[in-house]
Amino acid sequence: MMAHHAYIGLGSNIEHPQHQVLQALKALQHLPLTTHVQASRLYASRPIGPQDQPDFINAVALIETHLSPLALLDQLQALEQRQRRVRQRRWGPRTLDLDLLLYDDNVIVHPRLLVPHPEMHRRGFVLVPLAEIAPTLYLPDGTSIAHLAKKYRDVGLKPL
Ligand code: ROI
Repeated sequence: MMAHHAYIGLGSNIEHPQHQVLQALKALQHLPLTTHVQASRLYASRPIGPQDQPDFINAVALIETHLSPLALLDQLQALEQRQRRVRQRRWGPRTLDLDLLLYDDNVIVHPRLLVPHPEMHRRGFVLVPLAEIAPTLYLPDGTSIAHLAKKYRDVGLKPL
């Protein structure tokens, strides 16, 4: 069986965000049934949504895995818990967010999981790091990631 290609968005803005993201990238390499991990650079990004919170560190990783989408989601949520995820309010600060963005070219509509991630096409902090590691990637609907990312290149996003 061929491994599946899954893209994961990482974000943190409290409790040493850079460390949180690096720690999570390391943890991804140890996921079961997962062979290969490739990560973007880390980016500092201004918060989307409420502005009265610290800047985020964001990154995107590609993993090659034999985990199913829901098994992968379970693993990501377990990692979030392991890094003692704190989330005081919706759209508020968090120690670690791991979003399953894409899984091959699957479209998944499930009570626990929507893939592609429904917000990703208008979030610079996802699109810019994603385009860095996957410049020729397309969304399942045929939209080019590179094309989407271009609009967000200069909006409050800085590689560390
Ligand atoms: N803003 C940025 N810049 N990065 C994030 O990861 C992020 N995550 C969120 C909200 C609160 C929407 N804003 C964000 O969940």
